[in-house]
Amino acid sequence: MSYVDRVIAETEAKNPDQPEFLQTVREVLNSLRLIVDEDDRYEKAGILERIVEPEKSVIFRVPWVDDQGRVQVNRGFRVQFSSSIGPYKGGLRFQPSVNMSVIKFLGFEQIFKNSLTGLPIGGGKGGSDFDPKGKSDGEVMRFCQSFMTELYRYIGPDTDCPAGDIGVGAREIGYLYGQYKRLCGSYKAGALSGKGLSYGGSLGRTEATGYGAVYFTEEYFKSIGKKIEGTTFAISGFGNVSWGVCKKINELGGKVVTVSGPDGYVYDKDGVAGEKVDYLVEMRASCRDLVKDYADKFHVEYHAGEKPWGRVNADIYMPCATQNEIHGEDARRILEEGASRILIEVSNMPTTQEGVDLLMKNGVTVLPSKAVNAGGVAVSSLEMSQNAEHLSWTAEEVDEHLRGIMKNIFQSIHNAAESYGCFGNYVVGANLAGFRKVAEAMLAQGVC
Ligand code: 2IT
Repeated sequence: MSYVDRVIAETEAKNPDQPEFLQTVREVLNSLRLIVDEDDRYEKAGILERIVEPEKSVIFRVPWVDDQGRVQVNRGFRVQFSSSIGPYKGGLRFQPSVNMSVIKFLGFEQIFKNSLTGLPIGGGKGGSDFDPKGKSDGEVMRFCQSFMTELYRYIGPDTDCPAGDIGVGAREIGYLYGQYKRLCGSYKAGALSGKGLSYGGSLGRTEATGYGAVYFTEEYFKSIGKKIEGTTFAISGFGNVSWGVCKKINELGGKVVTVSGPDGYVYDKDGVAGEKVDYLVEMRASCRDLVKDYADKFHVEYHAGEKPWGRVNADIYMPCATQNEIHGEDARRILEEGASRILIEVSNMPTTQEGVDLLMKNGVTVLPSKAVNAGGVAVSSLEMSQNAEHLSWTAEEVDEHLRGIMKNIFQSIHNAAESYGCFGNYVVGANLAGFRKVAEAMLAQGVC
């Protein structure tokens, strides 16, 4: 049995109840054969066995009191996956679907994504099964304070720096940071990123994931002689990432014709632009989680219970919502529809393995999320730098860094794929390029 097959089998045996985690482990490890089969240093040093096991995981009780005076209990998580190249870094997700499998999949992806940014950040992730939907501001604050009352002992500017993810935005980070500061008794701004501009946040962080994804797309387009201008995009979601993507695509002369929610998708043939992009922010703030509100307000087509994949004519498909939103059947529909030959993943692991395999086998280019969406965490890391030097950079400085980082990421995954003889396979290229740096650091640091 090959080294990769053995470690996959062992990971499956140890974590039988973690399907999302196993999905990403299989995907990443299978593409590392090209490196680890050639060089026995990796097997001798147990690199793969170590990289699939988090350095530390904590699960904790989060008790809080709701507006009716009743005690509610949620479960909190933080997985500190890898500190080989820097302090753990990764977001917090507050969503009922959160469990250990979801947090470990996100944390594992984060190791390679953070490595691709070229910045000194390790991989981690956390969150809770708390549902922000329908909660009052006071309830969200009390929940965040309770969550931080346990989490604070595990984080810090040189230890672990959490940030936002689904369900955790500026409001939640504010409440979390306020409680962290009280518990620490000192102002350690670099312990959380995504902070407000008045208390240590970075300009451009809110837009960074979406803008970064579009800068990455521009780089890829340059390599195939395409331009954002005049290109039509079908995207999913209507959260922070979709918002940033819409803003930047419009700015560069492209058009976004769909957005989606858990309830369905809307088709806006005139494009999600102008006040409609601002309305996405309102929809999110309402916590209703319904994209139908967009259709009602702007009188556009609404398709209940459906996703846009293969159902609309667009040049590019760009999932921006959550994991596993493109299944085998969606991939088949995309292939039948035929207009788009490019899938640019923005949300973390939006495509099932069956979906990715089907698309790639049939000649669709897949740009993987761990490269495409790395702009968010990259600007988080720039926020940590600014906090460490007690300065704040201008919006232009941050944007210039972000552009440079996304350009480098595209080049490095392109070159990695090419140098291992799989030109154009960006999924493999991203895994190889992300892994290489982490593995070198692990080899240099001995067994730890
Ligand atoms: O998935 C991600 O990269 C994030 N949610 C952002 C993490 C961060 O530390 O900014």
